[in-house]
Amino acid sequence: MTAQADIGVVGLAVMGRNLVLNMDDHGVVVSVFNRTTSKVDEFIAGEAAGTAIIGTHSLPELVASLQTPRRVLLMVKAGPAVDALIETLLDLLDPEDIIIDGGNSLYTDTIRRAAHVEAAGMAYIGTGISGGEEGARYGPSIMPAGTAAAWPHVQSIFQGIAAVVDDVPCCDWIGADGAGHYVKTVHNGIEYGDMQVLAEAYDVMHRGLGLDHKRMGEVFASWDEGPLDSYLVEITADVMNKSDEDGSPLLEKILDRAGQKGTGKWTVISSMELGQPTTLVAEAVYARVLSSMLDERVAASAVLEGPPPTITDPVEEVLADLHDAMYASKIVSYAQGFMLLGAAAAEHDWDIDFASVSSMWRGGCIIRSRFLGELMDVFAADRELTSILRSDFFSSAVDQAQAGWRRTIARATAAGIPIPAYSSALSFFDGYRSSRGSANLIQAQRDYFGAHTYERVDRPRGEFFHTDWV
Ligand code: 2AM
Repeated sequence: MTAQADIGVVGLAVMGRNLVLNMDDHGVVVSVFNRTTSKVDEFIAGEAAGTAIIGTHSLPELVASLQTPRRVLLMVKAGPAVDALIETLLDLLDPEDIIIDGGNSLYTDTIRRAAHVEAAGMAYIGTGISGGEEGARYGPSIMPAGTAAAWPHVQSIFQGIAAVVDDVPCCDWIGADGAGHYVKTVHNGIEYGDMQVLAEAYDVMHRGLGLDHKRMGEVFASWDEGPLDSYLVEITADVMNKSDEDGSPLLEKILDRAGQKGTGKWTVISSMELGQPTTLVAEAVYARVLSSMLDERVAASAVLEGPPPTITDPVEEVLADLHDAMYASKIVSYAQGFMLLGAAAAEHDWDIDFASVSSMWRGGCIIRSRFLGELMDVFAADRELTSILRSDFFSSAVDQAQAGWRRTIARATAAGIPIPAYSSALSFFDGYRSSRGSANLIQAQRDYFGAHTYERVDRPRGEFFHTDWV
């Protein structure tokens, strides 16, 4: 086999196949391998027919097909498969060669693997790839990190296949070791939040206002014209308009049990570990968990009563307020997500550029939106900004949306419609903007039962007091 390929891809499930076809479209010579080698032959004879893609039937053959420095992209199931492939590749590759993991790996695994591969003299890149099958095929958002010296060797391939917004590819170097997979994880957490915010709007419109699906589709489509303009709002409008075979809305035939694969949960676990109040994403994960307890909910619904879920205020007013509740909640969610990224960057010594991350999320990925362009501008104008809630743009946006946000929560709460994302976001906002809250009572209680001591408002910080409370 002559060493002619620019990159080797291991794993021909749909994401792997689509990335390979995307690279081929952009003039990259790709060789491929899959554990079940019949899939290599099927791919070469099928989707890849007529392309320059090279099929191989073993890892040594794949490695022999690559130009140096060799680039091997793993697109296999996250977990032990990645470790096993790395071990095999370390025996086959030379120093300076590059192993890239493009799967949805846990960032702590990526930190460990990067150190392991670098210790063997080779380069390691862990990259988030977002956009689903369609994104992989025609332009994903790509979030690579790891051995910095390897970036120039993959930059043109990755940026060449990524989505492009305003002539800027949705791919740039994120930082060291696990930073790329971490950023992808937080992206997915934020995606959980964006989806929950939309699900709550649907519930308020459907059960609260009794709107039909055509009307709801029109409302979502109109929101897609304003500050909420995004892929998820757009597809939600499409979902409203989709009929089942009998002509009734398909949405109402779907069981309300949400699945999850773990990146939302990882975001929340990390937020707990880093002491960050990523409350909206947490509520979105918990809402999916509660939804999955369908049998228990059915049993509970037979015994637990609430108010009728009817909102009687004028429809146009309720809808305008609902829009504002969504927008304000979304701002809070992104504020929380970037606070989390900042804390993780500080913890792991990652030099993450928030403007660049926002830019990469503008296209290709599921959370792509107009909003992310505004976020990019805000971070570009102030590189030290820790919370977007303190930026002029978003503080005034929240200010304008605030009254409608509060009214939406009041109406939904009175009608017994759960709105955990809107209400947790508002509670965070009200806590965040309070220079004095209620934790003085928590400290008094802790000192009372456990002599945990407290600081005083009339004494310097760092001086601790204990009271004999009884
Ligand atoms: P397969 O087709 O042989 O199952 C998604 O599951 C992709 O990961 C598939 O290409 C699958 O290969 C691959 N994969 C899963 N576990 C693997 C392993 N232990 N070694 C190599 N490839 C693996």
